[in-house]
Parts: sequence; C-alpha cells; structure tokens
Amino acid sequence: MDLSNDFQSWASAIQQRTEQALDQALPATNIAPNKLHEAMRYATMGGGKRVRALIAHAAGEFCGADASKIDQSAIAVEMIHAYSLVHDDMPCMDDDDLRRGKPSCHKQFDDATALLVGDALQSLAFQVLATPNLHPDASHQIKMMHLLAVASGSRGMAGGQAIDLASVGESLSQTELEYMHIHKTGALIRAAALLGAYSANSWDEARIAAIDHFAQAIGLAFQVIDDILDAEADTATLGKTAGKDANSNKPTYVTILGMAHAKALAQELYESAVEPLKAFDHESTRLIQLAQFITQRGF
Ligand code: GRG
Repeated sequence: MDLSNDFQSWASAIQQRTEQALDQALPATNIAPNKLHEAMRYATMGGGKRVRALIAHAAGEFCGADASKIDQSAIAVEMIHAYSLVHDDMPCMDDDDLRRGKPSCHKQFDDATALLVGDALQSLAFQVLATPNLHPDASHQIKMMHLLAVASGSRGMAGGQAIDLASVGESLSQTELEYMHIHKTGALIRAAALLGAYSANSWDEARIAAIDHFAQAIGLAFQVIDDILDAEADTATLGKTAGKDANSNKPTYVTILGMAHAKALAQELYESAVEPLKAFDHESTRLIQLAQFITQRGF
C-alpha cells in the first residue's frame, strides 16, 4: 500500500486518541462488577483497525468539527461495533474462537459474560452520546442518538445480522446480498460518517450529501473486501478465522461473483465513493485517502 506518510501518521494519531477516549469512558476493572468491566475492556481496547473512528474523524474534520467532540461519536460507534463482534462470535451465531488475534470474548470469559459485555457496551455507547452539552443544540444531540439507534437496531445492523443468519445455505442474488450488507455492516459505517459530520456546530448540506454518498459506497466496498480477504488471506493476517464464510456455506461476493469480479466491484465502489468529494478539492483529501486505505487492504 502506497499511502502517504501524512495519512499514516494522521491515522495512527486518531487510533491513539480513540484508545485514550475508550480508556476514559469504559468503567475501570477495580469497579464492581469487576469481571464484567474487565471483559468489556478486553473486547473493546487494544485491537481492531478503528476504521469507524477514522471515518468519523475524517468526516468530522471535513465539516469543521472539534476533534474532542468527534471522539465521543467515534467511541460510541466503536462500542457498538465491539458489542456486535462479541455477540457475532458466540456459539449461537458465528461460533468463532478467535477475534482480533486473541481468544474471542466468550472463550476468554464465558457465554453469559460475553452476552452482558454486548448489552453493557451498547448502553454505554448511548450514555456517551447523551453526555450533557456534547452539542450546543440539545435537539440536534437527540437526533444523533436517534441516528445511532436506527443504524444499530432491527432496521440496521441487528436486522442485517438476522438476514445473514437466515441466509446460511441459501443461494442469494447479488441484490439480496447487497441488501444484507447495507444493513449488517454498511449502516454502522454510514452512522460513523454522519455522526462525525454532525459533531460540528453547523454544517453545509452539500458536504453532508457527499459524506453520505461516500459512506454508503465505502461501507459496501468494505464488505466486498472483507469477503475477498476471507477467501485469500490467512488466519494470522486476519486475526480471525480465515475461510469462515465459505466453510459455513454463507453466500459472499466471491462465491456469487467470482474473485476477479469481486475485485472489480471493490474498485468501482471506491471510484463511486470519491466522485462527489472531488468537487471539494484538497479539503476532501483525507476522506479520499481513507477510501484508498479501506479498499486497498484487499489487494
Ligand atoms: C450480533 C447484532 C449483531 C451484529 C453482528 C458486524 C456484525 C454484525 C458481525 C461481524 C461479522 C463480520 C466478520 C462481518 C464482516 C465485516 C466486519 C464488520 C468485519 C469486522 O470489522 P473490522 O474489520 O474489525 O472493522 P476490527 O477488528 O478491525 O474492528
């Protein structure tokens, strides 16, 4: 990957500040119930690419938001994401023993704790977004909470997961697969971008429209790449079990389109994501670099 040093140092600064903000927001392990708090930290901290936090910050910067305000949206989304991974790995769902290169939460602790970790992380995400005066306009702050609730609920991520579980062993069309991923993965990625943008005190609708288009296209590209990596990369590189989808008889972009077409689709989605951003010249550079970072990891 040939992304500039400037992008790499920006990304690692965001990853660091996200880690610090999570550390501050998560209950300490010496507070009861200690085991639950330890497990919440285990599932959330020190791992993951923080793609959703990077998206929130890039979109927020594009709209002129303060980084300290964007942090709160970024960690709220990362908490929802971490909860989804904990629940997804449980035996009643994908039943995976490895996540982010270490034992998945229910393996390290137990099923009941993993269930509670997900529940508590979800509540904490909304607690963070409800922080008094996070936004000067309280009604706008409520809209941000509403946005995250819709994106993570049955009409968003949880609904997408339900469709995913029902699709095992089924043959889906590309449109049906897309519908599932728009909900399962795309909704939260879109929420990360919009919440980052809405962390600004005011914004311009043309920028929001460009960000929304970017987020929807990049959310789908992210999933296409995930399918490519699931088929091509090894477990050590991924930090989770490789080949899991194909072995579980799940439809993927690679099984439906074939590898070459899946890669072509990822490229098309990248081009679509960045198209409306070009009108903003150098102000959208970070978002364009981020789109490259997300799509190039599959090649
Ligand atoms: C359990 C309600 C519920 C939802 C689960 C997102 C999800 C829904 C399950 C994850 C399963 C999965 C592997 C989806 C593919 C795309 C994806 C979200 C990958 C993991 O996200 P990354 O690559 O992970 O951003 P890191 O570890 O880097 O944060």
